[in-house]
Amino acid sequence: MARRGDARFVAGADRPDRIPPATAPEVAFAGRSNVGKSSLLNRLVGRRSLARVGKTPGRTQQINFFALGEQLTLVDLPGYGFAKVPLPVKETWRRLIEAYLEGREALGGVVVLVDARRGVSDEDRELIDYLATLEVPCCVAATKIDKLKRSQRAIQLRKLAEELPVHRVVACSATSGEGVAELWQAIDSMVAV
Ligand SMILES: Nc1nc2c(ncn2[C@@H]2O[C@H](COP(=O)(O)OP(=O)(O)OP(=O)(O)O)[C@@H](O)[C@H]2O)c(=O)[nH]1
Ligand SMILES: [Mg+2]
Repeated sequence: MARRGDARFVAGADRPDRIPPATAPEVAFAGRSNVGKSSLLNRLVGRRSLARVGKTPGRTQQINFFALGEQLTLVDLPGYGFAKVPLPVKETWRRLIEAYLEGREALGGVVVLVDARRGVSDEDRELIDYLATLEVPCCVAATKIDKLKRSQRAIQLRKLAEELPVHRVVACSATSGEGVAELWQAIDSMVAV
């Protein structure tokens, strides 16, 4: 499968009617603002700054599509749950994300990112339930695992697995690259025909 280095930005959509037609099976990255969606996407494709990463939450403000050849497109979604984003903007992003998730034939699955240290929020749960009602497969990436001490990792991961109604929780880090190979396996299985 085409991967490292040959990813390219295809399009960004800030409104539902600007979502481009799919050219390949897609896997989307969703989760709270600042959880590390764009960073993990960059790490997966081995490119430092393909998707823009931010110090402040709310960095990704549109749906960004990155093609990896003709076999797979990775989709970076805006984050949710950031208190400082004005309500009308949040609503706009929510409608945009829903328009994408609900109408996308090509969508093979969604990687839902949660911060390994912080655990699961109500909004994470809502998203996972929503994906289930849409019958969109998902897996959870417990990211920023590099920030947890070895001794805390197992405890946090067990807690996450207990709290979440998903089959797979992958511990990973965009910083260290840990778990990235396992995440690729999860992504591959979501788009396998
Ligand atoms: N230590 C550590 N920091 C990370 C990791 N992933 C992301 N970060 C940092 O977390 C911050 C947010 O990263 P982004 O990738 O922009 O997060 P995002 O989820 O795309 O954020 P929005 O676009 O605002 O929704 C940046 O300062 C990253 O450097 C990780 O695995 N480990
Ligand atoms: Mg982002």
